[in-house]
Amino acid sequence: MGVVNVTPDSFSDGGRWFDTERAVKHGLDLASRGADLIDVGGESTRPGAPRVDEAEELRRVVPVVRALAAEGLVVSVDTMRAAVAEQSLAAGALLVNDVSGGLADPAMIPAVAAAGAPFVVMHWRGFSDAMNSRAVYADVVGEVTDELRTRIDAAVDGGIAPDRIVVDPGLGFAKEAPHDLALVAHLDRLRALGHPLLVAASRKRFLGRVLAGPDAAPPPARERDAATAAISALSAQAGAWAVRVHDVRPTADAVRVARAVEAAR
Ligand code: PMM
Repeated sequence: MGVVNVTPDSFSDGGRWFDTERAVKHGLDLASRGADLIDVGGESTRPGAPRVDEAEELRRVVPVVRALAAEGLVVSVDTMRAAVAEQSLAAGALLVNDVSGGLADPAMIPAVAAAGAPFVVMHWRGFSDAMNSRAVYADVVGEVTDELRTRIDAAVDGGIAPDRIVVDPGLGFAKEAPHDLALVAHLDRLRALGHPLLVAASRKRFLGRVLAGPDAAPPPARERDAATAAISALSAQAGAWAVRVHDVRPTADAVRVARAVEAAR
């Protein structure tokens, strides 16, 4: 899954694809580099980010979704708003990726259910302005798994077919680096929820922490793509359905290698 952030302020690529034409071109580039799915979002979820209003989110996202779908690409929409999901599905998106797992907008689950679309349920504990203070766990893998199970139940109760639900640990969302690493180390426990698993580690803070030199300065986000590809290989080995990344090529290669090794078992 390649990322197209149509935002001025996303943490690793904010501003780079912030007009329709550039965003569409970027989506096409990602597909030509090996992305099977293009995830289009119009609201930054980096820690501390303010919310964007709905009209602006629609303005950013819908034309990009429409253009990429018209090119025959499989498009997902990354949104916490039912109206953005609905209009994106009408414009040709096939999947709804809601980082709040249906918590941010009570109209989201009914809208996705009515459309019969697949739904990504991510682990989430609150909006970006408050999420860092919620990174408190006694047993991060157990708690994330339990909280995801609750959201899966809510989605199914709301009418989304169980076989249309994808789960995601929400790396970096209300999580510190050791939490993210523990989740990556135990993807098997998330797989045991019985749904396809999406892992979105791309360029995130925990990778910066792992890569930080002796002076403890993390490399900038755009220098974390090799580390991202390492997580992609580990995720593929653990049976992930998809990995969501900014730079598709190294990840496509990593996934191919993981698959070849798996085939040789
Ligand atoms: N992370 C971001 C945005 N969307 N969607 C899913 N399903 N999972 C994630 O972890 C996730 C997401 C934030 O990263 P970005 O600003 O680089 O897109």
